[in-house]
Amino acid sequence: MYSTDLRTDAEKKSAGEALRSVEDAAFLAAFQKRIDDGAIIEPKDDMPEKYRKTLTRQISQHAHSEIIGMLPEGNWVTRAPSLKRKMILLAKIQDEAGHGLYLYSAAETLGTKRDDMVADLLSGKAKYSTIFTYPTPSWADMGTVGWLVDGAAITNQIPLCRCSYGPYARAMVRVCKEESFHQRQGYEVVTVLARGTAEQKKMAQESLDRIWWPSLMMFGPSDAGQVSQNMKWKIKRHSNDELRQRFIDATVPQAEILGLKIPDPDLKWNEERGSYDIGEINWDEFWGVIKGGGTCGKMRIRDRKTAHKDGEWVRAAAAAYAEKQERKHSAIAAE
Ligand code: BYC
Repeated sequence: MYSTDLRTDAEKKSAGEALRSVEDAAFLAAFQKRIDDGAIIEPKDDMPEKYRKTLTRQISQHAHSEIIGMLPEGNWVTRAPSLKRKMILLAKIQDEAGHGLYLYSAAETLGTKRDDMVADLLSGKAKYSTIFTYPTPSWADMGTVGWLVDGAAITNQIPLCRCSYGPYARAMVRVCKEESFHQRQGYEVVTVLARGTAEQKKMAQESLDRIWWPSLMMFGPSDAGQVSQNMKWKIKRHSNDELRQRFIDATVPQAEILGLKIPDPDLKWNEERGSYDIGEINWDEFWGVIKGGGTCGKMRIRDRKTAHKDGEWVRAAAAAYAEKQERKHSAIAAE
């Protein structure tokens, strides 16, 4: 029997059709060997359903984080202290919309439609980073978010440029370059405040006090010593704890340069490990935020729903234009 069905698994999945019925040991071992040999998996390649699901979950959560992450910053656009700061903030928010776009596109190559992913976000079914459920009541937060939140994001995402799934890895290259600019602009905002008046320095310290611990939680739950399936499949290259430690070691000296104090009485340099020891992370708070939406979770989803509804005419216009172009090209091709 010859098959004329040249669609990828992703396309079949998107059309609601069943995929491979047997994922036997030989198939799984052959897939693992490809990964171990350093192969990059592309959308048309065979892959275990769990690999596809894990990536779809991670990439879409990542995309949602970018889009929801625009909201706390959007609140400051009209209140930024100068035209220059307003322009920089707008550019950063626009970058984040772009990141969301690449990431939804990368996730779509795995066979889930963007509309379905967005519906899961708006219904509260899908997760997004816990960090964006925290309020940002001060201008200093726009600096601290860039410095710490984008700083944590880059630490987490640079290894993702070598993720085994090609479309995600390639999207990450540009995302990391832009996040790196975001981190530096955030540090610059905090530097100006920390070197400004006593009141400005107080604002910077107060913001660091609130955002430090939630930024450490961005790396996810403690998983020291575990080699997860994600790591075996080279979706993740390092454990959450390893990346969190990398971030802490890079960030503590940056706070010292600014004369700001990390809000952790147990923070100390560990000579033996060549690394900082920290106090206990409040994991009850972390799981509480994941389960309950945190202080601003409900507001973020409400605001996102409003933005989605307000954007309906743009999506309809873009779809109508695409359809018109398609008809035009088909007519030319038929001549
Ligand atoms: N928030 O087994 P684990 C950004 C979930 S923002 C919410 O360790 P995994 C930006 C986790 O998803 C950064 N949920 O999971 C910066 C899992 O859920 P399920 C967004 C979290 O996937 C500035 C469960 O808890 N970056 O870029 O191996 C402005 C168990 O965790 C969190 C990414 O998403 C959390 N903090 O590791 C704008 C990077 N932590 O399976 C935007 C890509 C854990 O129960 N993602 N969970 O549904 C990753 O690298 C990984 O997914 C994580 C977690 C390190 C976050």
